[in-house]
Amino acid sequence: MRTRDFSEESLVFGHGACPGCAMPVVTRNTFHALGPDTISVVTASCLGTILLTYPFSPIKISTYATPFASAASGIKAALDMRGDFHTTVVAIAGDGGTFDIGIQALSAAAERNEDFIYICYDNEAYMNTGIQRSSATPWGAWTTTTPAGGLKNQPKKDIVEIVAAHQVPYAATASIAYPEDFLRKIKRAKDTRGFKFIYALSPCPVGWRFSSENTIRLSRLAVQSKVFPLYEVENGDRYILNLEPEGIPVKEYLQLQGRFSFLREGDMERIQEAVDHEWNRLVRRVEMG
Ligand SMILES: Cc1ncc(C[n+]2csc(CCOP(=O)(O)OP(=O)(O)O)c2C)c(N)n1
Ligand SMILES: [Mg+2]
Repeated sequence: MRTRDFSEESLVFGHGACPGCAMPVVTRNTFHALGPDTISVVTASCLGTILLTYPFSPIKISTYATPFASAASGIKAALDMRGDFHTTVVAIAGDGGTFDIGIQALSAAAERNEDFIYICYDNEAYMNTGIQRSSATPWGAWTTTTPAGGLKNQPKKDIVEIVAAHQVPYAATASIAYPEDFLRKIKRAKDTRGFKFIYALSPCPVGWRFSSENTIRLSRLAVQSKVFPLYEVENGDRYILNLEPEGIPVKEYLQLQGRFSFLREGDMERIQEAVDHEWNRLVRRVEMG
């Protein structure tokens, strides 16, 4: 069996993430692609909890724990003033920190075209504080604040569209089930000047109620069922589709997750229609580009 050489990784074993959590894979791939000349900025989240547990840490690069409203802009400005134009600055935040609490700082940095990379790992709820719904939680999902009988009744925000509308040089979706595509996108973001946004789906066995060996399977199903298409947006208007999904019924993705076990009759079809609708919108944008 081939084992990965951890001497080249910046996120190593010993972190406290739950078994099957996708977030450390998102983070390790990101650090791997960026290399050691990197400073990261992490918001309060599950990621903050597993990376920044003083006096122990599973990471080898400088990382700042920040309140939600902060972004990486200040660190980048400080590096510029010191004449350091080579160090990459990356902000990593969850969906709550991105879609809700930090959206003002995100929008402001995107509008100023600040030269750093923003990674959002989306586990579709406030997981660290106990699985509360966020504006990234999908329609029909159970969370502790959208319990059975009062399931989430709003669609998910389209965060890539929101960021792309700022006409930033580069925005892309990424999946840990497609690591080559993932690493390529991070490297491309590193080599692009200005604001870069990478949006990665991050299945959470605890919050989504699935068995921990299914993380990669669910990540792949999300892409292949068109729930989470892999695409890039250049300068806010040139859309590139990276993979043609097989079009697997969305039911196959949903039924592996206990959080969707309270759906009523007809709900699966309704979700399928919404996924098809969003997919067609994306295809139109790709064709226009
Ligand atoms: C200003 C502020 N509000 C609320 C909190 C409490 N808090 C800590 S982690 C967290 C959840 C963040 O959710 P998300 O960004 O989705 O990350 P996840 O925990 O799901 O990884 C919250 C609300 C905080 N630390 N600071
Ligand atoms: Mg979250």
